[in-house]
Amino acid sequence: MTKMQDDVVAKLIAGEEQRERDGLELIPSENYVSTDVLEALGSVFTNKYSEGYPGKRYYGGQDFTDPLEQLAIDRAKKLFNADHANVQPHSGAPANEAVYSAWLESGDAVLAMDLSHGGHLTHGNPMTRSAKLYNFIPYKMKDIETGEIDYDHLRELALKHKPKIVLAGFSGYPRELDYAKFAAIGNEVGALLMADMAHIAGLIAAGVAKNPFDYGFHVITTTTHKTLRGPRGGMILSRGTVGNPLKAPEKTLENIPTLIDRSIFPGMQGGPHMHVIAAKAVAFGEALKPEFKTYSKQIVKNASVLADEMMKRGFKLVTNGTSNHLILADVQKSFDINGKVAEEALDKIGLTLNKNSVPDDPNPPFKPSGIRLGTPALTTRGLTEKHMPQIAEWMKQAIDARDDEATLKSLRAEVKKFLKDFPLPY
Ligand code: DSN
Repeated sequence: MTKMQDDVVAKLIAGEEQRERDGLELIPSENYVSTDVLEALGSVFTNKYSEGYPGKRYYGGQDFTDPLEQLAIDRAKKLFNADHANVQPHSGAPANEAVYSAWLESGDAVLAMDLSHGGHLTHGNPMTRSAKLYNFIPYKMKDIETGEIDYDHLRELALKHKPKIVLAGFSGYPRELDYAKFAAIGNEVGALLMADMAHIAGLIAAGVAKNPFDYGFHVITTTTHKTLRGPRGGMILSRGTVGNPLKAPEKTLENIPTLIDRSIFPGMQGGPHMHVIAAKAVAFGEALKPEFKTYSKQIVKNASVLADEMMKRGFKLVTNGTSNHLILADVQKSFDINGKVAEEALDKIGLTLNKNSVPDDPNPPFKPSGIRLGTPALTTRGLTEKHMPQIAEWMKQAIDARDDEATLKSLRAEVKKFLKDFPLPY
């Protein structure tokens, strides 16, 4: 229990901590951070303004912010084999916006994955600011049974629309992308190759998933709080030369790092959140350790076994399985219920996941056909593949008993008891 003076907020924090302790977190974009990350987040760095970059700030008193940000940058570059890292984006959405703004002119075309096929809102959803400025052209899977992207169609779209950016990345796609194919298509039309690795950053850092830079990508954006297990935040990594010219540099691939720095500050953001950058530095340090590789391998193993166990119990999965940390189930096809009903039933027994659209979903976003889940958080808690049949079993039981409050209550008690053996890091 926290010792805060503000009882109201203190109770809410304690309530959230208890909720996290008593339930199983299956949302694939969430995780449990270490106590060191939490401590850095709650540090005095929250007090400091430091507009600019290390060594080039607009305020005094940067004795500790400069080495801190440089440490985060150096660790990030090492983790992902990048020439440059900008660790200031407040989250993944501004990181993506900053790249668009660095490279595109109004009306320019971008090829990006369709939202219902796994893309993210910031990859061209019409409601977003960037979609109003730029011309996003969606590509899709060729076959939702295997998850293979329709690369022939992607190439046709590229030749027709001459995109300035080819974007490979997702927030709801359970397979690995063929970065070499993306790169060949992007290079053919002279596009910037951008990957949004928000979901799989930890897997890439650990060498468990492929690194787009190894296939010639120029820019990678990410969040830092999913598989990477850091604080809520964003980051942009790039290849190219880092310069600090007085005038804005020419838009060349070589100048990408400098264009991105300028796009984040002063282009889009003011003062960086130095307490978050402190926590990013801690998380990157943790991800550089050998234990993080073991952890990441276990995430993927757990997801693969959980997917198999779900299928044995009648869950129809988009792409019939997973190759990463994420599983997408079509509960409409499997059990004739929508994702909202499934999410609520599972919530009642302490399994937290999210409703999600399936490819070309006939149902609306608030009552979509699917659910999305993943294994980063439960793996942090110490669950292994031998526990996955039990999770799949609880999922099926909760869905079957969705109108039976007594059974749901008893399953809730089972989940809570089981989790006592898997403490949180805090
Ligand atoms: N909201 C994140 C996710 O859950 O995938 C992406 O922004």
